[in-house]
Amino acid sequence: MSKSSVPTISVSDFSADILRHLKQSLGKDARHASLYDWRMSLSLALRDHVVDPWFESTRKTYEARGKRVYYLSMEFLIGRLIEDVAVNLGFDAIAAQAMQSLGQDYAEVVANEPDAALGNGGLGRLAACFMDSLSTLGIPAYGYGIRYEHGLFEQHFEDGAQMETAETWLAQRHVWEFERPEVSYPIHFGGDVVEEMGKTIWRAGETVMASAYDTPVVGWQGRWANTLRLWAATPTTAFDLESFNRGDYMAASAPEALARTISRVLYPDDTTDIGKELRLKQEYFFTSASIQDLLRRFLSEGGDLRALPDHVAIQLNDTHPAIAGPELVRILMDDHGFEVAQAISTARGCLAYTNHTLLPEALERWPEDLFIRVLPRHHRIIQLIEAAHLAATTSDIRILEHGEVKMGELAFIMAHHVNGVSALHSDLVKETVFSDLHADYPGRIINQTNGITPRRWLYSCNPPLRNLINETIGTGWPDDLQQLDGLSDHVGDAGFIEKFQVAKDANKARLCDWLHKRDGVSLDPHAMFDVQIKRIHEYKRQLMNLLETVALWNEIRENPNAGWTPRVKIFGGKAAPGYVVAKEIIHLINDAATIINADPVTRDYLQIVYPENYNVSMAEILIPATDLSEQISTAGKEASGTGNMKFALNGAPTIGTLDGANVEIRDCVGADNFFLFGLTAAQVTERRSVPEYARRAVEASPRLARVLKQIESGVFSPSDKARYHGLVQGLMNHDYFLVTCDFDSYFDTQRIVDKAFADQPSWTRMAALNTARVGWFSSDRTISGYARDIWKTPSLIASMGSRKDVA
Ligand code: HBZ
Repeated sequence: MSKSSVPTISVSDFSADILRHLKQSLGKDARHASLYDWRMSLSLALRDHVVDPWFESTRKTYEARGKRVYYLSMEFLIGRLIEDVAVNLGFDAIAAQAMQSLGQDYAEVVANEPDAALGNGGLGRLAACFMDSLSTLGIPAYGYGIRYEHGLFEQHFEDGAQMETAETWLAQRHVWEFERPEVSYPIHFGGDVVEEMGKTIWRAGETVMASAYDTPVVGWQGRWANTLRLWAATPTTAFDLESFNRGDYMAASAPEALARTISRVLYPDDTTDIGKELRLKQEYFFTSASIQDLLRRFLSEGGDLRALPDHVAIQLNDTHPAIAGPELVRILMDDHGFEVAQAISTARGCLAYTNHTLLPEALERWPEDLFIRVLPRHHRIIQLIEAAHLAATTSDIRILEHGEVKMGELAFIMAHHVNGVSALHSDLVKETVFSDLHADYPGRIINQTNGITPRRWLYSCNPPLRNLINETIGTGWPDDLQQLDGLSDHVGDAGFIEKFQVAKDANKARLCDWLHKRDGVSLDPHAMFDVQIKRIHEYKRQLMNLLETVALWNEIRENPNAGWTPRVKIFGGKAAPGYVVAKEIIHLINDAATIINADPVTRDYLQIVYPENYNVSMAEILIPATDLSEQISTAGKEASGTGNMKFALNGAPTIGTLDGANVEIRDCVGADNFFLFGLTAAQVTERRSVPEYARRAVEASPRLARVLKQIESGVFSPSDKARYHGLVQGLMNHDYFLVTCDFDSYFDTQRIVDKAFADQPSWTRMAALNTARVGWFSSDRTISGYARDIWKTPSLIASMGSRKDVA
């Protein structure tokens, strides 16, 4: 392992650094400093130590003249950074001691940082884990995205219903970024395309500027640091003085207002197609800025554009940046005189596309007339790309069809590789959405199963387990996670199992404290903590979890002395503001919680909690405290899941379907350590062709029928008895996600879980085996796979080649 390039530091020197920043950067003395001031000073003191490795990595990258990775993503769901940076620099203990010596509570200071929530869910969080792994592996890379002024909305409940308010992470100074006023590019929209003297010219209608903000992303032990470059939209001319002088103050600031709209807010939709002009502009805005930026870098090093694919690997995180293909072709043709065919093949040599969902409603399509209005030159280029594709294959697949521009097809055709995010998902990509294109371009679709960074999702969020692992197998695992295998030798040791249990109990106690402080809620720490946290979506089937909860409630009431295993059902997650059914499901969970939690008969055995405003920081508290992980999507619908990996790594066995990466998790942990239920993807497809399958399933299950009747008749909504009529009727009549068909199997499996949990040592052994056997799900392994199979980029950290999981 290569040595850290970060100098070690004493607690007293680091404390002095913090005090210096308090005085020089914040203008405060220790007596008058607020929590905010302490947080800023700590952050700045840490940041000072990131800069050297960052410069050093940049220097090595320029020297190597090798290939760089560009990860283009609409979303980076980063979360807090203080602890992340401290841990990666190896400064976590020092930072905590320094704050203590200054009379401050480190945990409180860390928790004062707002969550950077520039993403909705899995896709955005994956991008953040990938940035961490790219730096840890020493692969030269830039993340490119949008510096949204407002991240994902904040959620609160009013009488159980979700309400949304704007998130304001930039209201306070964001110390991790460096503004780069000298790095900015014009982004054009609209206008028309004309031919002049044999040349095609795009005369744009409006222009905004994209300005760069850089955040260093430091990897494990400070060996390498890459850059996350986020673009903010600014006007070309800040202020129209002529209008102002005429007294037209509105018109004077119009250009500014227009530009700022583009990077104003993250679209809060997850897995649905939005189809709004502003969204298309956002996509083109950050993609064009990123392409211009990487070309400028390449050309400034004297590169020959024909060799671009040897130096540039652009990864498209879903179709949101799919306009990168036509944009690159446009620049190569219009600015550098490339022929069409050469421009297309050069662009394709640089581009690869990751698909994250098969849900048809998520596959982006733009109305062609809107597209022509916003990007007229790109529309023509897409016609050329389509023609080249049709000429080169026997395909009848088009990009432009039925008055729409199909971004999935565009991304596929312009990419040298297309990947799915789990083994099952990649197979389904070949068999379903892209079956025809798969036939046209055999070998193009490959798999790269997702992963998670163990630095954030074990080392930093779970100190008790981290310490136990260190003392059991040593400290080499955070960047070589397969070493966790070594824990398997200890699961037969009662002493080790007891310590594992002590660690879990400590995490559960931390969650209880946190929840009590935040929401005034008390939990029984000995109960099973059964957790489902993720975006609310019908296919993820939070509703099935709730129906099972109600069925269990009924059964406990009928037979309160049957020796029930106490459970706390914990839900967390946001619904897209416009997703009516998802919001009804949230409301129902909260309504059911009100009734069930107040029942004296069942109170000792069953409780429902739904903390508001689930985010990355909440996940960091919930996951280590979880006993049972709920991964219960309709088979074939969850592309991979990454929460499932986080729970298993932190010692929570899964109850789940054979969907996404659950399949591979089960293969790793062993069937005995995974609670499987439900239809398979093939059975799901088959069942959908059975007439009235939902009605039949309900008729065959008196337990389910009773629960549905209770909900429909208003047992949980006494003040508005008809509230859930539509939800229940929807289930009886279409139940597209087969909640009714999987219900019995789910209920029965939960009773097996009850029994298993009652035998604590055996349960804990199962939990420990989960931790021991999921080392493969490190995002270092995933990124090594991308680097080997797609990007062909080596690590620039010399000794990395000897590592087992590195290509
Ligand atoms: O990407 C998720 C998948 O649902 C999840 O299974 C997977 O683990 C994760 C990472 O690969 N997808 C998303 O988070 N979001 C989208 O797929 C998406 C699609 C269209 C949009 C916005 C988001 O307009």
